[in-house]
Amino acid sequence: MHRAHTAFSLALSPMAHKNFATWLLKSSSSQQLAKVTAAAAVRTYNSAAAEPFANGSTASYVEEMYNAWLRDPTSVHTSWDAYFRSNSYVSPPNLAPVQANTLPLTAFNFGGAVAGAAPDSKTIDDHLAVQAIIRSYQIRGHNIAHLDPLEINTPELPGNSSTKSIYANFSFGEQDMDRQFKLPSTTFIGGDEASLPLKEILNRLENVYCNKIGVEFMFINSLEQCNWIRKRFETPGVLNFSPEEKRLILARLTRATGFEAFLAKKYSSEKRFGLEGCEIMIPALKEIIDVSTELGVESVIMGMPHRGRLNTLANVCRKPLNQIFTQFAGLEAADDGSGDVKYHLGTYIERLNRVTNKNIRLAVVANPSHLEAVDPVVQGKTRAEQFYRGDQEGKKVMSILIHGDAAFCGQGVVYETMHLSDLPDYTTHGTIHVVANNQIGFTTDPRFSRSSPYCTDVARVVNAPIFHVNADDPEAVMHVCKVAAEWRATFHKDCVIDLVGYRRNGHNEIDEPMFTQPLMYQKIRKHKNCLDLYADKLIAEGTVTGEEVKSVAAKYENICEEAFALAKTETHVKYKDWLDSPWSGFFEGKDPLKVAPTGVKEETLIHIGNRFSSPPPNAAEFVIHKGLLRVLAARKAMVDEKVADWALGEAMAFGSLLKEGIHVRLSGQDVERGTFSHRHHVLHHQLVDKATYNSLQHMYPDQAPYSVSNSSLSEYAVLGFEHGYSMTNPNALVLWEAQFGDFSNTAQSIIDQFISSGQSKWVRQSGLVMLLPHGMEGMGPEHSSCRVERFLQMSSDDPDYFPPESDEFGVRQLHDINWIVANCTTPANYYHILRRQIALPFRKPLILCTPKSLLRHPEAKSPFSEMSEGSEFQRIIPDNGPAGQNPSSVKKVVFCSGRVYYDLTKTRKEKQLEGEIAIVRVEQVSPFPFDLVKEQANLYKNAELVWAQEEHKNQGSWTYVQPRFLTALNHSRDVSYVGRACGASTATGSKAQHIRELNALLNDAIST
Ligand SMILES: Cc1ncc(C[n+]2csc(CCOP(=O)(O)OP(=O)(O)O)c2C)c(N)n1
Ligand SMILES: [Mg+2]
Repeated sequence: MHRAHTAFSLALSPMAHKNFATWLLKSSSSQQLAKVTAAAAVRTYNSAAAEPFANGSTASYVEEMYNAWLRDPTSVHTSWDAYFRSNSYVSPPNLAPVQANTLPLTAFNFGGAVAGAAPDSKTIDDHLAVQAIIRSYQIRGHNIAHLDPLEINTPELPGNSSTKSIYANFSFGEQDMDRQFKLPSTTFIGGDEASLPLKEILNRLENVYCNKIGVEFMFINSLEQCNWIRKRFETPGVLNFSPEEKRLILARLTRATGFEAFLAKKYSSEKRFGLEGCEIMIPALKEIIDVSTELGVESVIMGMPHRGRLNTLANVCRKPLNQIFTQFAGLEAADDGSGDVKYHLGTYIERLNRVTNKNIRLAVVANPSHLEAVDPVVQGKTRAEQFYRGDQEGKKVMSILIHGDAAFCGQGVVYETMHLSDLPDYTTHGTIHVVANNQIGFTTDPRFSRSSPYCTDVARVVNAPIFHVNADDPEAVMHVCKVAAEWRATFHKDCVIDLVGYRRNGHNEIDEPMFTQPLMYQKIRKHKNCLDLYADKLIAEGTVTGEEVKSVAAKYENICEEAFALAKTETHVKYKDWLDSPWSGFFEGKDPLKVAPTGVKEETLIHIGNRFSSPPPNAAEFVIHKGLLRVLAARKAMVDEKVADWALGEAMAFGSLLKEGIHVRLSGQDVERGTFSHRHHVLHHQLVDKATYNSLQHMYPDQAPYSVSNSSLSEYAVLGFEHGYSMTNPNALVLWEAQFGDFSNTAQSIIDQFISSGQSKWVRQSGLVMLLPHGMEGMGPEHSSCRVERFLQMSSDDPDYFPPESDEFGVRQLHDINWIVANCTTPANYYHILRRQIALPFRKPLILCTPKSLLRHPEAKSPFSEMSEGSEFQRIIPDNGPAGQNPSSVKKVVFCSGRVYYDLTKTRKEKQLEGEIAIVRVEQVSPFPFDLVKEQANLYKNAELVWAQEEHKNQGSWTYVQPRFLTALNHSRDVSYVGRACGASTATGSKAQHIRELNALLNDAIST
């Protein structure tokens, strides 16, 4: 921390100049030094490596590489060879290396030189050196800025390399300090002045880049954006605050600090994950929101972890304090659900922003303990809100994500979420990330929790500027927040605020931090809190008096006391008070057990089918791939025959919902074509780039929007995103499809923490559909199973409880369960179950095993009559063949689910056992159709009952269905298992073994 200053003061003292100059001369010619610096930078801190053309020193290195390559392409590393071959290398004028004669002299207009006369080479060198120093500050100033209030942790830069690299081109002496230098267009430190004395240039740069703010931005590819940032930080006077502004900061800081102190006083033994040491986060968030509201934002969606969450709810969202305090009282809940701990709950508030006098909506999305898991959920929710408001540029709705330092760099989902930030169908047009960087994660120091210098380096991949700021300097923090909000409003891209503070207590208030961080905590114990430091400063400069400071604090304490008294009168907590996504009007006036019909008029099916099988209207100009013309022709033939295959059935569901005004969004890897090349929702012009046609967007003139988008190769973030999207509006069908169901487990925390348990914890519903290609088709262990057993294991219906039978049995079960797990065998049933998602008077996630080979199976087709009016979803499909027609002669009933049905029927046919063996398909596995299973079993009174599955015995549905069968049969009959033995892996990698296993199971099942 002191290094820059030592170096700088040395540089400014007469002796030091000698030293500096000698040091420079000794170390090398500037070229040599540049190489050393570049190499050191590559090893120790990759910012220079990541921006090889962004600074003078590395630029000269690149140029040397280039010259070497010109002489002999094999003399450089292959990566350089490839690069130079690509013709990408141009030496940008503003990034030119600092060497005499590398730019034409005419390119410069030197202050002080006689007009028209060519300047001497020393003048040129000196000006270039000044330019290089300015660039150095812009690039590396943050490395030596005073960011850490405790002054113990700095980005790990061995030796003085950072200081040296800033002064790499410093060859001036005391006599040069008063020399006037013309300022290049890439700096704004001069304000209205075109040139400044060297001393002033250095002073100003030091102040801008090495003080309490460290701006990391020079890796950004856009010159416009770099200049925009330079201007915001370099312009003289940007850090001047009016007395009113200062008083507002003080008042906000007082509340933030007072809130934690109040909780500490009243609930000393309760965990609250206080913000002490980073209280400035509250005024910071308020500043971001104020500026953003001023710039047009009307709705802010926030995601955040435990730290400071209650404070955020209280002081940023202004959630009634009594509701917060009630959470500490250990009261019973007044409504259904299992609830969650207080520092996970969400909230939604609409209120007037007192600073801007504009109405604003604030939502904090409920989240699990799983750090950062909420990030993509917030993004999806934000995107959806932007979509429904027609806010295509994100001017009205924005997201703020708050992170802990350890989690931000440790959790991969942060990276996955960042990579959604600029994708057309996933962008939220800029997220402001705020890191509450207390320089510790639980008990782990940064040096053991990350390999990067900063916890924020992940943001560099998306060219997001990073504003590091010392959390003990409220005015610096407010400036950074203002710039961040303006950045977002201007460029609609992500940015990061790294609030470098500390954690005054242990990880929670009951933890002892001295066990593991003794030295850090000795410092912390002696360190005054930010409020006191700031109050002292404002008192000293005469902005406020000591009495004012005390009275603001006392006033807030009174407010807390009153709310505390009110909270004591409460007898119950209400989970509904903590809902983050209220669906106003959705439940109103609805019969909670009435499902709208899912069949539609046949003419609607024909219309959708015709559209879906037609080329674009401008077919003459739109060149379609020949193979797709065949696909369209085959679809048309099916429509003429009034039958649908899988893709057509799906299109019927989507098209009919779109017609009814239901927005449909399908997202996942390669979903536009479909992993198995069956869907083809987006037709590509074979000759024109980006010319596409999507017939589902053109079904009806007044239809709802249809969106289908190939996602990034992520499951965790994209599934989280779609879950968030589904939370916003119940009148939308949101589907996420896995490439293969097997890959969905990389999103396991979204599945476990949000989808399966979200309603129970946070009284929030979601109708998200997960499409999981599943089936044992000899494709090996990772292309066979979506692990349906895991979803079933998380289903919340009781295996031992047979609900009362009634007409509403099915819907009541759906109402009571946490989600639906199904494996449909016909396009019609697939169509109905998708439509049922919207027809239900509530929302439940749907986990759907979807087929692969069945997509083209000649028998896996449905007549339109199974989708038209009067038809509905079949939880169980009974045997409709000879066995079903003559049940008394049936010896065995094979219950099964999914594609194995087709193998079983084929074998049964081959063995000519169609009259003796009935095959019953359980299409909706969970909630378990107790009533229909009982009915089927009763139909075949004398038959043996078996469950056949292709998955291994410890996988698939068996462990879920077995106890439920027994309940359905009232333990009066047994059901035995037919299928593969238990297995550690989901499937064999050997085709031969696969076939052997399949044949064995078919033979076992189809035998009497
Ligand atoms: C995914 C995940 N892994 C582990 C934990 C356990 N855990 C809770 S807090 C914490 C430390 C978090 O450190 P940081 O992100 O810096 O936040 P801080 O508590 O310092 O504010 C850990 C490891 C968790 N909650 N989530
Ligand atoms: Mg931390």
